[in-house]
Amino acid sequence: MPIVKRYTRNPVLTNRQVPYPVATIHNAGVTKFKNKYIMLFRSHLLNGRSIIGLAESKDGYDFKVSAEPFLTPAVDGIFKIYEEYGVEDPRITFIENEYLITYSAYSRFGVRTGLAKTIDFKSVQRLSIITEADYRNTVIFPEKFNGLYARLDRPHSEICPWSIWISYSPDLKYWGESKLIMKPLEYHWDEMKIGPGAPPIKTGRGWLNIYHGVFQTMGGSVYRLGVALHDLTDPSVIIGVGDNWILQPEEAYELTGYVHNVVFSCGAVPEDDGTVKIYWGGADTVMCVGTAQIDDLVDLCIHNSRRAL
Ligand code: BMA
Repeated sequence: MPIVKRYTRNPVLTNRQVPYPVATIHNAGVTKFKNKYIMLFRSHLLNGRSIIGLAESKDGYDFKVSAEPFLTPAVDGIFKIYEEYGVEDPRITFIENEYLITYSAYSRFGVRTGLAKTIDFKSVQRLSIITEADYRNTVIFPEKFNGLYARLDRPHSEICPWSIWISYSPDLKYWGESKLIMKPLEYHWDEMKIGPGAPPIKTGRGWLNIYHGVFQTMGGSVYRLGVALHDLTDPSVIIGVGDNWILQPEEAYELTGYVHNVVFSCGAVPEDDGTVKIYWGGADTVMCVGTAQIDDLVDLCIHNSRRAL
């Protein structure tokens, strides 16, 4: 029995269900809002640059895409400069009665993390660009620690394999106390680079971090998902990192597409029955979902772990 059970009717969304012209629908942040599942997904436009669309669902499986995109590159101000090449890979965190949305902002100056917020998923307000270049995969914890917001992200480095860092902020604008907390493991499925995936999920035994890891082969890179567990009161402390991946490209819609051999998650929704719905982009082309028992994922981090650094 696989640890993540794929929904039998995957993919749950393809570009054919998007009512405006796009090549793909993938890498979506998902959350619950007013008894509905809200999905903010990335789409490649036909010029290869990305925008963010919105879909909603009553059950987390059957989604309907809104007529208009949710977030497209800004047309004025500082955001215009840094979003020129597109907005990608949104993550959603509910904290203090608002939904924070982090996304990758691409421009001729590199990739930075944009931060926006919404309270109703109708209007959206950009707050700040919270990293320099080159950072991707920023996720914000749904709780504060000692009065500070906390985030995980993945800066690019030429010296160190691309790793997961933590930073803190009193106001979502100024971030600091940055620290590398988890590295790829050499000669392992995530040896090339890792990055945060879904915003961390609180469990009785720690914060569950569903991350992605990349392995380079003669046939190109393979993107898989893994899990790590962070201490509940000090999330810079990693209790354990699962030694095995929890999901790898296996189905046709994950093996071939816009980018072959990719499962990439930006969102997971914990349910009251102890399961979690994990959402992932298949081959950077379609959206997929599967379920896992949260306890199984936590057990993997604790009982079958590898070192974090
Ligand atoms: C990463 C990002 C992701 C993408 C993945 C596979 O570098 O661009 O958005 O899903 O590559 O192409």
